[in-house]
Amino acid sequence: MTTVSPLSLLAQVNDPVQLRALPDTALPKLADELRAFMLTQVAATGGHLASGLGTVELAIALHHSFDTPRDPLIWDVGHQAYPHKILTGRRDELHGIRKRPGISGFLRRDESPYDAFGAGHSSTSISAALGMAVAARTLGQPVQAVAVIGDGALTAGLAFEALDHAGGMGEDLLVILNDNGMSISENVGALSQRLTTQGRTGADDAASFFRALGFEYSGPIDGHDLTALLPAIRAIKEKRGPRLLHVVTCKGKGYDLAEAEPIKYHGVTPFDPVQGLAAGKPAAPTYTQVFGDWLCEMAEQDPRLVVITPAMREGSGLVQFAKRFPDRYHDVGIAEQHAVTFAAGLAASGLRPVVAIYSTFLQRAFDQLVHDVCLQQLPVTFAIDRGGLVGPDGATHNGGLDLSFLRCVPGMTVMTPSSGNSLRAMLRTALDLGTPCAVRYPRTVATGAPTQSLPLPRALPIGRGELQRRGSGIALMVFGTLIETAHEVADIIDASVVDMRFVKPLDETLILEIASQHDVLVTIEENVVAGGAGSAVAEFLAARGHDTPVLSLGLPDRPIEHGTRDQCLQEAGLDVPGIFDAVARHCAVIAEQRERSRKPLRLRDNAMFNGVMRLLTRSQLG
Ligand SMILES: Cc1ncc(C[n+]2csc(CCOP(=O)(O)OP(=O)(O)O)c2C)c(N)n1
Repeated sequence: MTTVSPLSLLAQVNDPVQLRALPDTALPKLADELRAFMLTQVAATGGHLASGLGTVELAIALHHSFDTPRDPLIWDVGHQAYPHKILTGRRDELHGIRKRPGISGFLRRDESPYDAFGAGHSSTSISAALGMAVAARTLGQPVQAVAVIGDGALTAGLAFEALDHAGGMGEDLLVILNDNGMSISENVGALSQRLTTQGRTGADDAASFFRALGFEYSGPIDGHDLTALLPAIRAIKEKRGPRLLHVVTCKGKGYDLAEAEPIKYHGVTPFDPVQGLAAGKPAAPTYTQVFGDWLCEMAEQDPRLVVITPAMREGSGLVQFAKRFPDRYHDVGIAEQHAVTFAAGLAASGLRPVVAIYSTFLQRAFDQLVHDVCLQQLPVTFAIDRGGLVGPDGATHNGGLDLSFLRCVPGMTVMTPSSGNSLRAMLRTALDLGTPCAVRYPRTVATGAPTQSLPLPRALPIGRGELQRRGSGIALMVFGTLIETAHEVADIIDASVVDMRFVKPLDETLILEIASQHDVLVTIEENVVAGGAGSAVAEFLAARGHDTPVLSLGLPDRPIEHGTRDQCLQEAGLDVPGIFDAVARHCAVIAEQRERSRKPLRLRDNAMFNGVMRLLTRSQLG
């Protein structure tokens, strides 16, 4: 943990009240200390870096000028709010950020009264601030709501909807536009082009755009010059109505390497700040990389293939594709809804779009998926990354709902690969299918043989799973990459293991066969149990009048907080001991019920399971 010198200014600022006691003349020194502290700390621990280096002066100026937390200060997304966290009493907790049991990498109302609104997903700040402004007026509370939104976050429809609403109402709301020209990668869109080119010189399509939305526009001003920033904020504070202050900042400010390569330093693993981030070791490929490689190979063969990303080029593994096929690569900004309907339009006119999207962000585009893609049966492939638990980004970024919300949509095909090779085969299947299709995979290393040297796989038969291990009594029916964990459990208890592959359509023949051959069925998925793939199996068996009990293992009905991915899986009971324990308890219950009903029990034939059960005491099984 990095400590601050007791003589430093930063050491004297344990909350914004102490900050406000400092004279303006002290603030540049405080900014320097804060920036150095943040750099050292994030370099040691990992986390979001470049964006926060750019908001140091802004965080100081806003907390200095407003009566936070009484005046709600709402940062968009929250990845850039580390300086805000440091100034609001969490300086000594920064070393544990994004780890257990440390503070969140984003904003949380339960973490600090200064986090006026929880965030992690982008472009919510103006809507939330408007809600708070209207609430304050309704309740007769004289407070000033302030939203801080980046130029990247401003590309979302949600942000425009909020501006339009606020401007129309004439509500007393201050929006600070933190314009650094960057999203995670280069920002896109017409407004962004005008902000960063004309905005800096003061000329002004952008200004008239905001004025047309009913906002009084001020700026642009240099967001690192406190002698300009403080008076500008104080002046706009005194005004009323919808106001927007355009602040120009530099992503990575003050750390040369991050200024030069803001994309690389957007989010970092621990590194030596003197040396900079080391070139990544060639680790085993992740599912994301397998997807990116497949895409390039496939694009060479199929000229209809185009790719859409809502501002996630790096995270979705699209860097190579964007370089090699620039005309077939579309970054639409942080605009998930538009991404999906845009893909539907491309598909309706003969192309084969692949929407590369994180599970958690696809939540935003559910109606577009239903109304624009599935009802029209358009051939859009959804390559859904970060399916399941993501680890350090925490609850806002876990992709635990998609299997539930996809399997209920008529006309959708849903696949869950269990290895790098099966991901490739499923993507091929999706592309060949000609109807809406989703392939979802987690944020982890791809298992199985190396994929790159293999020829492009052929399409899989639709709705067919695969029995991978034959055991007795118990069958583990796995949807996705937890198959390896399932095999480990199966080796202990001699269970059968089935790679289900398809959440929709289910392999009904295989399920009936497995159900008739086993006493206990256990479904395993990295998705909420509620309405997930296991529910689909149970619903199907119940509809067929089967009484084979199904134990559905998956994510619980509560958020899983940040930590390592392994810690998160353990918390959800989806590691080897967790699954073993759940199966053992369930079998004990089933066995007791069967004893009572005197039905023959094939579990008895499972010598290995019986051996393990004997080793466990009654108390261990509860
Ligand atoms: C709905 C949603 N989509 C995508 C993301 C991933 N994401 C996090 S930060 C970011 C870029 C934000 O850019 P900007 O608002 O300009 O902030 P900067 O990092 O440049 O300061 C993106 C795309 C997200 N958090 N939420």
